[in-house]
Amino acid sequence: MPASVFQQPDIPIAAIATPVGVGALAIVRMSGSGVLGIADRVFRKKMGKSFSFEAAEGFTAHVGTLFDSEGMVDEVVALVFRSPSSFTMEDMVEFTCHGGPVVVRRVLAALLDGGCRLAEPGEFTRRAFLNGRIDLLQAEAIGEMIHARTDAAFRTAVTQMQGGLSRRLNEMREGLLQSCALLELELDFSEEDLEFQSREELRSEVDRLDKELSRLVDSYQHGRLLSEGVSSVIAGRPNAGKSTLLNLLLGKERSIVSHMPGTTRDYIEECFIHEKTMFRLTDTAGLRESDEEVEHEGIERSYRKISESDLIIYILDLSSQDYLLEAAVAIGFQKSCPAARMLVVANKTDLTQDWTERIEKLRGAVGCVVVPMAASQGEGLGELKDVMAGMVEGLDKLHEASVLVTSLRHYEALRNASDALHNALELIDGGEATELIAFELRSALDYVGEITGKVVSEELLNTIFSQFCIGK
Ligand SMILES: Nc1nc2c(ncn2[C@@H]2O[C@H](COP(=O)(O)OP(=O)(O)OP(=O)(O)O)[C@@H](O)[C@H]2O)c(=O)[nH]1
Ligand SMILES: [Mg+2]
Repeated sequence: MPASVFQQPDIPIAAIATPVGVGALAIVRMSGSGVLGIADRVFRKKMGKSFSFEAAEGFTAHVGTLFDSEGMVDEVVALVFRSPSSFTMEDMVEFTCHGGPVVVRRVLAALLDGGCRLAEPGEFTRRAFLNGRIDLLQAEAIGEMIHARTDAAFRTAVTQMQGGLSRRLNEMREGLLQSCALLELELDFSEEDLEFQSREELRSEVDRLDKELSRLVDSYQHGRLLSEGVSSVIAGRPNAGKSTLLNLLLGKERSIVSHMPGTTRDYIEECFIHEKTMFRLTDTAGLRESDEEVEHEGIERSYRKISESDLIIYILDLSSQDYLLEAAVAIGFQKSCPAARMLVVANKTDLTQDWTERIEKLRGAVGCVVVPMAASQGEGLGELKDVMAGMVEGLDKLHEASVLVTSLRHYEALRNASDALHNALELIDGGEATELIAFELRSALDYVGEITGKVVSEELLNTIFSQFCIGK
């Protein structure tokens, strides 16, 4: 994306703000200096000969007809927002027209012909940020709110949009700035050997801020689960019934099921929501020794997915002779992925008479929850879903109790800030030079500032806003 586009804030932008397709209504919006004049050129108000957008007040709606060079396009409602009381803090006009793809495209074309440039993805929000209406955290929260798939993710995004996390971070910045300023004052008077804040006071202030930062860093563990979903991998030997289980949980035929071992080659990912929790489910290639190149790569990917997951669903064929041997494999996964939770699905109970005894033996051997199932018959589904929900219980309560960090970008910046504060504490304890302590506090300040956008690069802005849709 050329940076130059954003260095022309004077050029008004326009975009379709609603999804493409057929709908009752759609919105085409424009923002920037000159949009009122453009609106005057393309719009005739009903029964209002002397109407002009240039003279219209903000927050007013006007019914009329929109024209392009070929004639009438549609009957529309125009909403006027006057700078600075608009989303972008610039003059804005939004046209609500009928929701057919051709109508919408022609309304947009009329605005582009009138002098607007087509907006880049997220450019309206970017302007809201650059003009100081919202900080970067709030801008990102808008994106998260739009994409939220569960109530909990939505509520977290709303809290963030209202400035919950921003307030916390700004308070922290204030505290850091205060300490930095005092240290720098000391440096200015270094010859006089003055201390403007005693080292004990400084230490306890840095320690307080560090504890607060650590709480936010820790909240990411839950925040991530909310925004991305609980990453859950279905793993097991070929033919155990992994794809059957995926399809059953999703309620649709997403993955190919066949009696041939080695059917699934690459992993397949889909989300499903149960009891307000979003699970990101992955079906993987069956685990076995394989010399065949494609299958081998698939199996490698299975292992990678398992090592990155929050929840491992290990599925085995309970009717097979050596079902008990698989307990060792399951235990091995638990050991190598200690952060993940694990459950075992003992599948194909319909194929064995003595399945209850086998389940008992298996439970004794694996030391984690074992859910008996006959996946191809849909048996055991209710219990499995409840066990899955139980394993991530507490997520909602935690969320309601506090402000959460949900984005990797924020998490990394917070961790860097926390590292800098740890360094500062060590320097204070070691009686080290003021410059060194001040340097660490400054770098913590910069990391915190990166999150809200007080310290920000063009490149970072491009990365963040390119993930938005056009028109937002
Ligand atoms: N009788 C019975 N058959 C099942 C059950 N679950 C799955 N199957 C059958 O087992 C075979 C393998 O199922 P899949 O779901 O493709 O197994 P998979 O683990 O994905 O296998 P790969 O992709 O090869 O690793 C299919 O013929 C399924 O119909 C079950 O509970 N009972
Ligand atoms: Mg499969």
